[in-house]
Amino acid sequence: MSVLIKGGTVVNAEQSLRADVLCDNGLIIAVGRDLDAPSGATVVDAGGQYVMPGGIDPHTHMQLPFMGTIASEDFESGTAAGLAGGTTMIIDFVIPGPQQNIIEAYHQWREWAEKSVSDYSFHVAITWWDDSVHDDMGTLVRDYGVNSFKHFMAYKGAIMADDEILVNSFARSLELGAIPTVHAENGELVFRLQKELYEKGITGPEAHPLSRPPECEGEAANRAIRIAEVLKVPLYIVHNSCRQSLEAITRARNEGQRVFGEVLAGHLMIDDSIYRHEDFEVAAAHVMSPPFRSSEHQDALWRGLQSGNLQTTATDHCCFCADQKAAGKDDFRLIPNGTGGVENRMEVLWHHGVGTGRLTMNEFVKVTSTNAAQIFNIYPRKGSISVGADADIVVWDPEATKTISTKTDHQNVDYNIFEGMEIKGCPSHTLSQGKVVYANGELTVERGAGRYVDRPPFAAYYDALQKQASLAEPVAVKR
Ligand code: DUC
Ligand code: ZN
Ligand code: ZN
Repeated sequence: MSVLIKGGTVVNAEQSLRADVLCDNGLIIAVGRDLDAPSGATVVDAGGQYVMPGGIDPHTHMQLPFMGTIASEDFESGTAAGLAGGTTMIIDFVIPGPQQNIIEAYHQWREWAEKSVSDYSFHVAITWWDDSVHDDMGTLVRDYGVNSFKHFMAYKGAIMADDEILVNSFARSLELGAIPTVHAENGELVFRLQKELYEKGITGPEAHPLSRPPECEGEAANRAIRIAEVLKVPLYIVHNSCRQSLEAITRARNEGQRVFGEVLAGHLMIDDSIYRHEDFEVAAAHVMSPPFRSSEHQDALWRGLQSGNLQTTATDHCCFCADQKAAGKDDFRLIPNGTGGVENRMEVLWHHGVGTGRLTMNEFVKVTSTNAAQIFNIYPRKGSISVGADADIVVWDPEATKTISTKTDHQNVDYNIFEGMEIKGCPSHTLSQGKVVYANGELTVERGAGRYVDRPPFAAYYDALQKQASLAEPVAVKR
């Protein structure tokens, strides 16, 4: 089954060029001028449009069991919504419960994800520690295509990783050629502030951002960075929401440390006044962690993206409907944390990034696709329009307009955090594995067509890091 995308401008991270793109058997087989359509091929007219690598959302939580409920968006509906917005791959998270065997949890998530309609992969969270976790991390890297491990520095009493877990898991990640990642918030401080606010009678969603101030995030980001520095392991910090964590990343990068930062479309666009909305449902719909911040932080995050100190954009897509959020009606601490966005990330980034001149089109491709593919070691299979790459492609119409609304989106949640946002520039077509799965508003997806994507370890680079570490081996003084 061939598809020829004709007459468009191919936009990759490194260059743009007028070219047709021919796909066959799930792969890109030719990129060039005036390609002929093989007999029986589907032809997509991309005249006046941009042909870009499909988006990679490196941070989603489909059907996550969390805070006493289960995220409403499952792997089928969530990956379909992603395709409608030009995102052709997600990296979701296996999150074992405390003491749960991490391989068993991995298999559980693989089973849940079998119905995905686009390709996907998994980071695995390390939520506890003993020798079996040490060994099982090795099995996940060697046999199951995992090259990144996640650590929640918040959620005390549930999945929080303390310094002992961070140190053990970061060191093990280096041995294995895997990259540790962190949700950076000081969980002890959050726990204390939540309690204080609740006891003062501030029980509504307005307490949520007050209990998780930017300083808590900055402290945790800096702590994770310094632990990674001592252990000489690269680090990826998810959903940076504030100036403080960005500054910690920028400082470390300026010192030559290999630290990567992700930012969410929501954190770039939405400010914390929403938590003071008079309607509980609206305020609660925005409860996620870290919370949305004041505009000072949004400006800083845009600058972080423009300067390259933040490399990836994501959504932390983790949906809960109003009836689920109602669990925290009398106690903000019980509102399930999470918001959506997998369908809207690309268009929000295009409109507010490329449309405002903050990002070039090539930078847009970098921050929505290529950088994630490179950081998580699946480039150029993903994140590139080039011969041999997977034919995961978005055809982008820069003139198309829309108003984002939960009434028209494909996400399985009753609230869209970008509700009412007017957008110029959206996908006209999305291809997944060389098939047109979204065309001019219509999704044609197949349950289970998505594949699990193995991500190999970073062998050679990490070998060099380890050698460097042993060169600096201290010598005991003989007395
Ligand atoms: N933050 C959220 O808002 N939801 C899921 C997990 C997380 O860290
Ligand atoms: Zn998180
Ligand atoms: Zn998350």
